[in-house]
Amino acid sequence: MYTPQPENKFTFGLWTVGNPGRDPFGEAVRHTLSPVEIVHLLGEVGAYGVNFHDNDLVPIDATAAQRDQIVRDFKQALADTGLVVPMATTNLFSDPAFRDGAFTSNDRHVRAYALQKTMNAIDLGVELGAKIYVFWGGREGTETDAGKNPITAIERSREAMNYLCEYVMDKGYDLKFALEAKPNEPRGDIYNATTGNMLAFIQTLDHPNMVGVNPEVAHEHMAGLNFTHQVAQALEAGKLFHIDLNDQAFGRYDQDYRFGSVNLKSAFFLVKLLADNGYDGNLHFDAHAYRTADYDDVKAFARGCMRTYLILKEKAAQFKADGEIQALLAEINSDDGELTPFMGQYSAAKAAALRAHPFDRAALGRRGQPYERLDQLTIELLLGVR
Ligand code: DIG
Ligand code: MN
Ligand code: MN
Repeated sequence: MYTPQPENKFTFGLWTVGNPGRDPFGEAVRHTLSPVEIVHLLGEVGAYGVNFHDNDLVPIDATAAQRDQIVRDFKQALADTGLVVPMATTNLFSDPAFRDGAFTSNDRHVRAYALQKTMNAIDLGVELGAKIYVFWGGREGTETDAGKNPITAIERSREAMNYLCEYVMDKGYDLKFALEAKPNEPRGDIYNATTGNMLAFIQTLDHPNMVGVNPEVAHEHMAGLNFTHQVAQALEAGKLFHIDLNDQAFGRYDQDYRFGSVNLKSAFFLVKLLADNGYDGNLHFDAHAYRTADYDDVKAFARGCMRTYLILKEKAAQFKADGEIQALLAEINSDDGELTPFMGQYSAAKAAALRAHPFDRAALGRRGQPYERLDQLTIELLLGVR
């Protein structure tokens, strides 16, 4: 039961299970695994795919010959395990060159270098089979707004996206971009702080059809938002190109916890939303094991992410099949159809008729909703007593 299958499309980044446990207040606690070792670890726990930043795979100062050897070894590990590479991305945040951002840096040389680095990384990702390319602007932000006009930052971001969309078109790559928002950390404030900002930004691009979003649980929680609502808006707009699953207490730094390990109820509503709407994309766990974990516990972490997802998917099916829950939903959503003629597509006749229609406002106010009963049934379903 709850064993991951390839059709679940569960993926992990090299940087997740390969994280040696360094944090701002402590050194690494686990030895560094090679990309090949990480691929085999992911194969062992039953993942479908592996994602990477360019420099997770190829060190930033690798020679061309070293790069080619690393890629050969990585391809062999993929062949040996059957894992695929659905997504790739660029590390535009670790190197000191990006200390003031990449595409939004005040230094034009850095902005140009970021474009060059990203084109190289796109080539690498495509070579390994990626169909989705993520942009997380970890350093695209400020500690003081004295140094940069936020409108200039938006214009620079747009220029970079348009340039790179044109690059992908010019190369004929089958590749889509997914923009990942985060409100802060490592910068004091990061531009395009939430998925909502990204959805608005995408509409201002030259090739908006090539660009969607990659919402992350932890990042929307850091902004104090309901992640399921954020994902729903992306889904409804046809822009959910990828998703970063993990968990996160509100009002904390980016914890990237194991999926479902903090907010089980919100994790359930997310899984339910994706299942109810037939989301068939990759399910990427951009999450990290506790610093206290050894690699056996890291494997337990990875298995836990996938098991919890599958258990919640079964709960979502149970919710759908639960007669008492469905009867309550039918009652809540009942509609006598009386007002249908007045609504939907506007017409002057409809508006005139609606304005003439008498409403008993007091009666409208007397009608309550059985959400307490419904939510208690949901809780009891999640607690396994239904
Ligand atoms: C952090 O949440 C970011 C980076 O790890 C990466 O660029 C992106 C891809 O999932 N998520
Ligand atoms: Mn994160
Ligand atoms: Mn992420």
